[in-house]
Amino acid sequence: MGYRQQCPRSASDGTGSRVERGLSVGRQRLWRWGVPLAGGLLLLSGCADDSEAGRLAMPEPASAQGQHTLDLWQGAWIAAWITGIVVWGLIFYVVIRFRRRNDNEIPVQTRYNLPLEIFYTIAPVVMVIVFFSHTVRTQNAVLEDEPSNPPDNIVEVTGQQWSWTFNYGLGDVDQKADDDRFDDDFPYQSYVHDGGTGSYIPDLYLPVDETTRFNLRSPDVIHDFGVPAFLMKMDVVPGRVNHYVITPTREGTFTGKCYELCGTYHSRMLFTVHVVSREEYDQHLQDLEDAGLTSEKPLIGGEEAYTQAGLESEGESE
Ligand SMILES: [Cu+2]
Repeated sequence: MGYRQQCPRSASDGTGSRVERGLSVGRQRLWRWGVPLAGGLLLLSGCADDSEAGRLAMPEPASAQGQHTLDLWQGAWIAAWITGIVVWGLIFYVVIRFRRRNDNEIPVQTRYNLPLEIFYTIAPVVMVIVFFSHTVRTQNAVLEDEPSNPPDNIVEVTGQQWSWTFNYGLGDVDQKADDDRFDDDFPYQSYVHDGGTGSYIPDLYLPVDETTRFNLRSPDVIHDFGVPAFLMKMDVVPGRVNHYVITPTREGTFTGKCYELCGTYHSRMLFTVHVVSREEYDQHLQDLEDAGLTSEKPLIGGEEAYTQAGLESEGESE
C-alpha cells in the first residue's frame, strides 16, 4: 500500500547490526518485566497504607462489617490488576516477539491450539469461582445476623416518601418477637421515634461498639437505607422486612442517605448518624421521650407497610 512504500525503512531491516539487536532485546525486557513490576509495586505500596489511595477511594470504615467490605474491595482490585498485568504482558509479548521482521516473511500460521483453548476457557471460569466465593464469604460475614447471635439493640426504620422515621425501643428487648413476620409483635414494649420530613433531616443515634439491627420497612416505593461510612446499604422494599446489623467502631457524626431513586424529592432523604457512648444514647432516648415522641408500636407506615404498592385493591375488583 502507498503509505508503507513511502515509509523510510531502517538500514537494519532484515539483517540488522548486533548493537541494534542488543538494544531491541533490552527494550523488550524492559516492556516484559519493567512495566508489570512497576505497576505491581505501585499497587502494593498503595494498598499497604491506610490512606484514601490505599483504600482505593473507599471511605475509612466506621463499622466492624465495613472492614469485610473493604477487604473484598481491595482484594478484587489486586486480583484485577494481576489479571490485567498478565494479559497486557502477554499482548505486548506476542506483539513484539512474533512481529513480522521483513516484508517477505509470513508469520507462522497457528490454528486450533487445543491446550491454549482449554487454558483460556478454564482460567476465566476459575477466576469467576474465586471472585464468587470471596463475595459470598464477605456477604455472609457482613450479614451475620443469626438468632444465635442476637443484636444489642433493634431499631425499626421506615423509609417513606421522602424521609426516614427511626423507632427506638424502650426497656428490655424480646428477641423472640423479632422474627420479621408481618405481625404486631415487636421486640420492645414501647417506642420513641424521630421522624424526618422534607424540611427536617432526622437523626439516627447508635451506641458505639454495640450491635444494632435495622428492620427496614417502606409503605410506598422502594428506598435504600445506607451510610457510606459503614460501607453498607440495603433496599427497603414495600411488602417485606429487610434487615441488617451494624457495629459502629468509633464515635462521630456521619451522613446517611437513600440510595434508590424513589421520586421527586429523593435527594432530600438524608439523615445524620451520631455514633455515641451508651450514656449519650440513653440520654437521647430520654430526650425523645420527654419531648412526647412516644408510641406503643413503632411507626412503620400503617397497614400499607405490608402491602405491595399497586396491589392494595387485590381481590376487591373480582
Ligand atoms: Cu428514597
